[in-house]
Amino acid sequence: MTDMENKAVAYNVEQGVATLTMQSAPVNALSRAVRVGLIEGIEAALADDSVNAIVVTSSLPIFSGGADISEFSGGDLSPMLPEVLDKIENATKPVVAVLPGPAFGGGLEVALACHHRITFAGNKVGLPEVNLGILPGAGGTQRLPRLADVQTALSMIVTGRPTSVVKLPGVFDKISDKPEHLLDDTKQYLASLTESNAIKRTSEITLSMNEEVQGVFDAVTAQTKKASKGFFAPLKCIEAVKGAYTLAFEDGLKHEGKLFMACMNTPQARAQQHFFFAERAAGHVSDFDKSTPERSIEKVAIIGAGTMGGGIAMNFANAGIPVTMLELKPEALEKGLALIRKNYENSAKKGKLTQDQVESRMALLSGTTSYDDLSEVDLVIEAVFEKMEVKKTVFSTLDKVCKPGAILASNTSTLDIDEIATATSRPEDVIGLHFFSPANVMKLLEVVKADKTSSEVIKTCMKMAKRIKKVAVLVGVCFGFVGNRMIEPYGREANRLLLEGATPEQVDRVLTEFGMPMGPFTMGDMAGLDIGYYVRQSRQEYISHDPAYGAVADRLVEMGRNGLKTGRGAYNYEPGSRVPIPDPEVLEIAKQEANRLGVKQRSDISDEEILVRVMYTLINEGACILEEGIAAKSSDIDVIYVYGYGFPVYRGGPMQYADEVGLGTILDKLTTYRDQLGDYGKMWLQPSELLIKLAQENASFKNYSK
Ligand code: 3H9
Repeated sequence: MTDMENKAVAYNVEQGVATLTMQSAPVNALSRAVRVGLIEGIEAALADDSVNAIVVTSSLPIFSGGADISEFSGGDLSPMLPEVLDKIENATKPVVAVLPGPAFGGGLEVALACHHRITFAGNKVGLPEVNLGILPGAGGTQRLPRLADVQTALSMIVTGRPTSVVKLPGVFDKISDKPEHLLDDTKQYLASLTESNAIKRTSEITLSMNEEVQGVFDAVTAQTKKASKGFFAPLKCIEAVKGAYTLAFEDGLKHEGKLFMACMNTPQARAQQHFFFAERAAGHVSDFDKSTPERSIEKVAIIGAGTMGGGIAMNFANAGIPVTMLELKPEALEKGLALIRKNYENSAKKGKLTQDQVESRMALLSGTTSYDDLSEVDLVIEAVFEKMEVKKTVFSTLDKVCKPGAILASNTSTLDIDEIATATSRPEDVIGLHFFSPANVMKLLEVVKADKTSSEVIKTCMKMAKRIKKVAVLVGVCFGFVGNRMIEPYGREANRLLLEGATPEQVDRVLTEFGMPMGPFTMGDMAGLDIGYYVRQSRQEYISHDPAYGAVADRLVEMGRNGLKTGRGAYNYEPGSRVPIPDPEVLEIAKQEANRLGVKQRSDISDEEILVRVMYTLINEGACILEEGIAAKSSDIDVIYVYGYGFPVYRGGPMQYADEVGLGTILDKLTTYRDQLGDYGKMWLQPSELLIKLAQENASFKNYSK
């Protein structure tokens, strides 16, 4: 037989070797078709007397991306992956996995079940299931420790990080120096097999627990409890691997299977799998398609060499793209460039960059004080003071000096891009590129399309984001776009709760227990309370109907308590320390403000009330954003919150969290507090039309599209 009818796995026999070639683009996810193809291929090879050995490989640049995650929601799944691997391992002819590219998750598990593994030196493999809220469920936790040492196996399974194959000498029987040599090396390897070494079943290796191994388990467990706080799967991974040392292989597999199912049935697994697709779906936008032309971005300019401008510039230099930085004063320019150098030098000190890399990146950065030097750039990003008049002046100057076709972008975090675009004669070339601070570190980029932004410009910016290793989400124009618009109710309710008698520690504790990296008061102190103060000053039309809006925060700023940078904010700070220390003076100010404004203080504010008022109002704002079409899909909001605000990925983002809780419950609780809070509730806790509609239909944000 030379060909079988399975399109996902090609079958071919040549010179006594049956080759099973997975060819299921884009990543050879182990869908049912691939699993069937592998089983049929093994069976055909075993039944064919002319076949002496079996090769499992791939026609794609990847061996396999693992189990098909889209199948996790159900359907006819037999044969399951463990069944396929059982068939492979128990084959009575040698089975060799040949990896022309990476193998992840179930993909690596396929290779581990084969009798031999061959790859090339530059390749990587991994068991990233933990990032999906699960664990390797097709023998990975039992087979990897049998081939690698306990430390390596645990580290790969618990962190999910890919590992270079050269660090896994026990796993690979042959590592070619180059991918081009893989074919010849495989032929030679097959020829070298003898009767005694032809079939090596990983399951037949025995492991046992001893003091040294136990010590590694203890250390990894302690470290995981710290590093993966809040996550369910990592500790289950450790438990599963332990089975490899304490149970017979078959029992270890059963133990792994039980733990796999325990993980799979959690909201965390649903959230993390949702997030996997959400991140990728953010790149799928209807504003352009394959036929939309793309512009080339080979030279970039940044207006403003402050912290933000400098951070943005570093992203481009890191990607090898030359950047011209513009400041009107030479001192500011020098200061900006020196700050970038300092950042790079710090990375070099930590061993993240070599000195040569520091120099080559710095060589890509140049400075100017003249707009005339921007005539040749393909993209300009403005990062100047957050004031409309200032931005408009910059854009009208750019309009005059930049070449036709240059993309003119603003890094504004709140201002109206449509209005900024009116300062130019080419609004179709104007777009918002909202980087998050620190811009060289944070992965998120809100790409803000204005009314007239062309699809060509949108496409170019979305693609450019990938080049500079950002996760881009396309959003529409409104105050604060998606991320900052939603953070407003979050901060507003936190401040109001303080006025009503909650303490900053209580509010922050509720939010950190929820999984946020820090609570709203610690976050406010870190950012500087003066920032929120100026935003409130500039948004009187939005808040003036509520005289108590931000009252305590305003008082703190007026007293010079601007947060961490002044050593006092919602908390106190020891010099040089970032540890917040509760301050009774803040509670006293809250009491005085409550008296002044006629707000009744209560001592019975529950943790649930805090969570509902802070988190559910944020979700409610997300619903308004969806309803208005500012975000195209709820998963885009989730990506923004996980990457921009540290929302716990194990909750999948605010909209996934709401779907998990149930929109009916979100609506009920929000309505309850709205009613309890009288006039204040009517002002700020009104559920959005979309939330009401979806809750009544028993529907979810996930399936909503405008
Ligand atoms: C597992 O194996 C469980 C087992 O232990 C036990 C089972 C019993 N499934 O990322 P990309 C799609 S769990 C389905 O843009 P890249 C992806 O959605 C699995 N689809 O490409 C995208 O689709 P679209 C453990 C998948 O080159 C397209 O492929 N494995 C899967 O930047 C391209 O993806 C993992 O966790 C999948 N497994 O990166 C690995 N993988 O074009 C997950 C990808 O419609 N995958 N797709 O948006 C990855 O880490 C990356 O996709 C990979 C390629 C590195 C493979």
